[in-house]
Amino acid sequence: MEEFKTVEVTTDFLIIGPGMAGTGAGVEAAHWAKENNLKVTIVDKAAMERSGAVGMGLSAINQYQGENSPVDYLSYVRQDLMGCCRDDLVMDISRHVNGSVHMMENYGLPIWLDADGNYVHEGRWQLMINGESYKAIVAEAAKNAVGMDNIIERVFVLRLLLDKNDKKKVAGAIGFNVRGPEIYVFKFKACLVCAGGAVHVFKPRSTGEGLGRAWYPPWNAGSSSYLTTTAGAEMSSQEVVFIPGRYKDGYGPVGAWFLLFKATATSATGFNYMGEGLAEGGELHNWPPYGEVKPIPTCLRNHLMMIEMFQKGDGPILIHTDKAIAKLASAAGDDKKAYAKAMKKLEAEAWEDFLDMTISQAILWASKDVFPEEGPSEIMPSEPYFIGSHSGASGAWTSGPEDIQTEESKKEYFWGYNRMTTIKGLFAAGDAVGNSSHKFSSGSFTEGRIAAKAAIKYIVDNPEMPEFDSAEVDKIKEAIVLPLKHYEEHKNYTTMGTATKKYPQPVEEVNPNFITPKMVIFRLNKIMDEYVAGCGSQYNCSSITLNIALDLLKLLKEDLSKLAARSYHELLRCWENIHRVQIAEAHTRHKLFREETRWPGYYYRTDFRKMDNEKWGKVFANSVYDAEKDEFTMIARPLYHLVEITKVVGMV
Ligand code: SFD
Ligand code: AMP
Repeated sequence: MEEFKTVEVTTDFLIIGPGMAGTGAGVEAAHWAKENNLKVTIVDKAAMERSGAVGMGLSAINQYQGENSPVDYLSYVRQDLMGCCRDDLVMDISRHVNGSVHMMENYGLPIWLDADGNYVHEGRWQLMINGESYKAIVAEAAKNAVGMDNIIERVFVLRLLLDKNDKKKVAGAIGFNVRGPEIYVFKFKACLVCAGGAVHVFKPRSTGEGLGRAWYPPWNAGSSSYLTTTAGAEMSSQEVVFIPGRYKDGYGPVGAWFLLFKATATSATGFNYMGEGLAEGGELHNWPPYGEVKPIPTCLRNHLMMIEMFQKGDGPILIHTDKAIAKLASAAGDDKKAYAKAMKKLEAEAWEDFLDMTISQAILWASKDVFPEEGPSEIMPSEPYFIGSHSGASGAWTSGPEDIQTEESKKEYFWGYNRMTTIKGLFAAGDAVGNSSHKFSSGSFTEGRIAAKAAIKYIVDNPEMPEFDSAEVDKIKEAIVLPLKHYEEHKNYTTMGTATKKYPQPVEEVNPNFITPKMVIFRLNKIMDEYVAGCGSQYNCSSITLNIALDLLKLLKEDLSKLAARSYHELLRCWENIHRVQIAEAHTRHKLFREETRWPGYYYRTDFRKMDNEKWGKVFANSVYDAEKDEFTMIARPLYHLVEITKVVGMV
């Protein structure tokens, strides 16, 4: 094993994960840091030009307010999350997001314009973009602002370090180079965790030949949650996963199809489950008040789909792309040439939607000879993801802005610096923040800006550099390299695994002394799928299954100390899985805590099949983790509605 060298980096503000939130943070922090003579550093586990969820590009900006008010947006988000969101966080992003979108356009992001030069909307809140290079464009802006000397790529941050004199204050972070023997020790006054959501905690529908394909990026491994949780920050809504309904196998998003192309979806025998669900006496009326008003919340759209598939056995669900395209093209009238031209344009837009953001869906269509203008496609509820920025809500419990609070909420939702967690100097944004859902790419960028500005203010107010305990650093350094050591020590005590002439591709190791990262992820996925409401259990769980999962996770956690890595790349895989296991346990405990079914279509508590508005409609499920004792404490925090909503503002 090669000797690891330590690289020490001292800075004022560290941005961990320059995805959408982190690039927004970089641009904003650089501005305020310059005014205050401070240093900003960015660290990414990958290369920021294509890192994170937007690496493949996107075809829409899903949050743009236009002329709508923050209360309008709040009405939509609160409805979509079945009443459960932090009004202050949602409205805070809403009031700033237009500016962020205009900044992106100025950086060179092509937003679709109509003949009059106005933005082309997909729906009320969404804009269509030519977004293949979206991430490269915002990354370039952040690089220019922060300066290349202050950007560190391909370093995986695995743990935060606390102030040795104040365990409620962050002081540093530790990570390693994913391509060579280097450990990075960061020392700073404040940091922003924006390392994305968590994918592959649950068993994906894509297994075998399709393994690795997911809707959200497989390289989002739960680091945001791990870093904040293990630092002792209070977490919130870790039970609220997002199950996107997606084109089967390629995970192509449906938004453009439902909103822009106005497609409908039916069961296999043609039942329009969304239309009928809303009709008088339909299923949605069992979920008042959220099921009774349009737009149908995302989880309830799933719920209706699941009834058709799993209760009635009337799958697959079909999205009628052909009918939608034909209807739009028919606007061209009887002129055959105009109709053909309209069809060509729509066909191109249909393919571009996927080529801009989910290329594998386009490849799958091509390889299966699917012509969207000729016939329907299957859609499916996918596996659960942890994503605080879309229609899920998991993440850190953070301070909100001071000016949007009521007297009552201010005591619970504000503690000095916007988007600071309950640990001093530790800020969060994007997928890392709980209960501020539906911010998507543009809102995440905006939240990064909000958090970065507040963090610089915190640094100006707290200029002393904190100190961490060097003995703790040494302990973590030893733990980092342990998987490489395990492999070296035990690699010969095995039947398969090392590359040989006969087996040039190393086969998965079977070894009594260690466990490979692939084995960990398979075991984790199986536990979560079967006991914590994955697709394999048709999204059902109960206190019995959740407790079984906790027992199995305990055993898995013991085995994590036996992880082995054959290369630096596998060392990354080991640590990603350690992060995944942490969010898996937090999620299971949160699900157990909330004794109701609030988001049918995301998961069902079969022992509490209904919403309990009296008890759970008024609180957030929060938790604090004690890393020394390896113990979670569950907390119910009050859910205040800061604004009375009289009318839910729709989608189109
Ligand atoms: O249609 C570490 N999203 C969509 N948003 C939109 O606005 N429009 C769309 O059309 C969207 N759709 C969509 C979307 C995502 C995906 C994958 C598809 C389709 C196929 C959602 C947005 O992408 C999402 O909301 C934001 O990107 C969230 O931003 P953020 O910053 O919270 O996460 P990130 O961008 O993934 O960045 C994470 C960064 O952290 C790094 N990282 N660095 C160091 N150490 C570690 N341990 C780290 N772990 C992670 C990553 O490398 C990355 O830089 S549609 O489906 O809705
Ligand atoms: P998606 O492509 O599914 O990620 O969706 C993109 C945006 O469109 C999100 O704001 C979704 O909530 C919204 N959306 C997708 N499908 C529908 C639908 N059938 N009805 C209302 N909104 C939708």
